[in-house]
Amino acid sequence: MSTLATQLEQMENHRSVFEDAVRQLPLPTCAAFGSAAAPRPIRFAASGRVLGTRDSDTVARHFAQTVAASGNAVLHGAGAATPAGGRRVAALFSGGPAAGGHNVLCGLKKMLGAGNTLLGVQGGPKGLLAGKLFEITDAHAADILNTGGFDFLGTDRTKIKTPEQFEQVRKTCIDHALDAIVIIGGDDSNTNAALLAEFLYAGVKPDGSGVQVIGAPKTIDGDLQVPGLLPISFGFDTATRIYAELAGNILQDTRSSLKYWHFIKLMGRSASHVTLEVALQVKPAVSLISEEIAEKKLSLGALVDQIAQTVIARYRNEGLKHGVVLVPEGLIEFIPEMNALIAELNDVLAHEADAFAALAEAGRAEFIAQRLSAASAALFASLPPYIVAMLLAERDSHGNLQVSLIPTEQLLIDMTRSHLARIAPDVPFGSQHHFFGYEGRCGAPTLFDAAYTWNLGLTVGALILDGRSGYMASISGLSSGGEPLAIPLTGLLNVERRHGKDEYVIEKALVRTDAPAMRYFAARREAWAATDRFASPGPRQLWGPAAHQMPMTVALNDEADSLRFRIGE
Ligand code: FBP
Repeated sequence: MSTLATQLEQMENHRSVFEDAVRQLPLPTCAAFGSAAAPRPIRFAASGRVLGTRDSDTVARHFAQTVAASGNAVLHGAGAATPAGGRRVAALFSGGPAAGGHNVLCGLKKMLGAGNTLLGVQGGPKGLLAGKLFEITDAHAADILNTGGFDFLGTDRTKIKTPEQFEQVRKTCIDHALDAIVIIGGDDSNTNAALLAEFLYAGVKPDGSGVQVIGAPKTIDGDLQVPGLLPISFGFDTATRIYAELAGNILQDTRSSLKYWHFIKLMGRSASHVTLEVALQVKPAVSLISEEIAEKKLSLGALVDQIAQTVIARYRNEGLKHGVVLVPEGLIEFIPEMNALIAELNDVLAHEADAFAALAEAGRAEFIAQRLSAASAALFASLPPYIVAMLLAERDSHGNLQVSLIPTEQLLIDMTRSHLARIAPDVPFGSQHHFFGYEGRCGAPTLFDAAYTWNLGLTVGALILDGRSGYMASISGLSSGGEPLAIPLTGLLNVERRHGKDEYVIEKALVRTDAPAMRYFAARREAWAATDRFASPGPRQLWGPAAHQMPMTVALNDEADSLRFRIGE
């Protein structure tokens, strides 16, 4: 075989030149853990900050053991600890993939060391119920370090909630002699971690001992944040840098070919953190922020008029026939009249599920329309069939509308086109639409996400060795070395009415319109709309000038002195 053929064959199976190189990338490590090569366990102690929500009393009654143990106090590192041995720890991914998950496992494995056993749960919470576990070796860790995706373990969106499911978890703990479970997930998954921590607190194993449960904050959506304690969830930086590179390329194309308005929907579920971050990175003509639209109570028509006015002004003032509009995935649910319609739809679908399911496809919209209020029925009737179909589609396993399936970008294009035809028929409006979602979730982690998750894994491991349960690991102080923290999950819980029942939830952190990142964006956006001022951030870098950049929203909201993250410096 020729040298070239051999080289190409060697690259199969996750061995591209890039993948091999990133496996060797040294990872910045928080000073609390000592060296990256041999990180040491640490003890944790109360930091002086105690968390609470409006439902703390109810939470304290239902989570009596974990609240009594933690007092809802945030913990910080308090010096080196003696390494503990003999623990068996199982880790799983839950929910959508996010870059850096593999590094959480690598950090955890490193911290547990040879004296303890790390098991991987296959296929997320479902695998925990079924007891599908295998041992993670040092060779596995070397292989997955700095790689994207959740493919090493797999994931799913099962929510552990019924008494039978809790008993199945107990059985898995006994069958595999587990001492701890690590749940790497978003807000719903960390809520599940809190429930499991309480259920497994004591009396699980034959000797009467319990099983510890620790969470790690994952989601590209960036909606798992705790002010001053958890700056961002992992995966957000990688996803937004990938989207910003693509959006930057499209902006270059708009100014090259001079003929299209590109409407780009960006993943991120409800919150607009992803859209705000990409907007700050590329500075397009229009970026819609759902939370602001809800606050201003804009109707769909008013929103379309705003977009159309920008199209008109750029054409009349600058002769521009092009531009980019960023649309957050969850926009629809934040437009008050659409939100009211969706709430009514959910109600009908929940209460008349059987009658609805028995109908032929063609009769479904009519069945729903007859059961809506006059205002919602009128709005429903004005929507194109492709939007109606998605609004009636099946909810996900958490009962949420699957917003990623709704072609909001197409809806806005169609409505803008007909509005322009009425108010400014001379203004040209060529359009293209895109949805950037899945392409951002599994890319190789940025240096920020790689370092952040490696240190999160070390923190999770240190918490387990310190005997803690019911906490979510965090790294704060990203501009000043990085500090491992433990956030008591019960201190984040609220009670929310979902599907007619009270449920414990960690509330999603939405974009705050008074936050520094949003204020900065609001001050600049008119200039970006008036004429092209965009930037093209280019590919994400693991080496080079932009490698040490943290998300712009995080830097602004943390009032950092620069964009550089300084974990381990
Ligand atoms: P998580 O909150 O579980 O991390 O999921 C994030 C996400 O990527 C959302 O942005 C998106 O709406 C959703 O997952 C898509 O889900 P699915 O993978 O089930 O299509």
